Amino acid sequence: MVLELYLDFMSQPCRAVYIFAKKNGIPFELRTVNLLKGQHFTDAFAKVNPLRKVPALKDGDFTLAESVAILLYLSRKYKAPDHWYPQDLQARARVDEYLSWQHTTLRNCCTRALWQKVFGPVFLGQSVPPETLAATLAELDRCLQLLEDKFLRDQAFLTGPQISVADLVAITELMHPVSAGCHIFEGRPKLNAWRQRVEAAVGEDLFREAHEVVMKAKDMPPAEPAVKESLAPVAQVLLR
Ligand SMILES: N[C@@H](CCC(=O)N[C@@H](CS)C(=O)NCC(=O)O)C(=O)O
Repeated sequence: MVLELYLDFMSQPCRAVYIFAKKNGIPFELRTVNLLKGQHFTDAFAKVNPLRKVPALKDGDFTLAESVAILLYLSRKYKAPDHWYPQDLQARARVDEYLSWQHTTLRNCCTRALWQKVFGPVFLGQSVPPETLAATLAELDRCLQLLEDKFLRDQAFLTGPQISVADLVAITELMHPVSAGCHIFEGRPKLNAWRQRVEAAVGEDLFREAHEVVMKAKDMPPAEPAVKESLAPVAQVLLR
């Protein structure tokens, strides 16, 4: 039975999982779960992931939530090349360190940037006070600085000389504010050169394919009332 990945390309961790699986030739069936249509609230999806979030994985009777767990499961099951998640104790610890850091920092402000600049005003018709957006963008800038100073430093990739899952998780996050029109690489030549190295390592076609949906987010038509209602709890958190 072929492995199933439940993804929505609007979601940054889904893009990381997709790129990883494709790049490593992992056979899978794509099950699209459109979050903006509330498809994660269906009973069928709850059987795969009771947390009702994407990404999710189903491998026979085994189901798994959480992007980091999924990336590591795929890496181990399909014996992906070592650089993705190195065996070496300290090299692996560097990847773990980034994966642990990013969830509450970079991920948070990248998600908020897209919601406050696009999903709120364009899709849900909810404008965000300028000071709220300014605070989000300032936090994003602070996280980008930490990303450069603490993680990237003078290395080719975030955790060493070769690409790892940390780079995939990071770049897919950063494409969120980029899709919202934030010029986050401007004035950051080191980070921009890293972005180009990651894109080249992934392959430009695959990178573009994974980001096509989110890059068109700002052209979405306004949401239907039922969709607005289903997204209200999330909007309440992310738009303030
Ligand atoms: N920690 C989880 C986060 C998953 C997550 O928050 N997914 C979002 C999309 S990026 C989602 O499914 N949101 C739907 C909701 O919260 O209702 C992971 O890394 O997989």
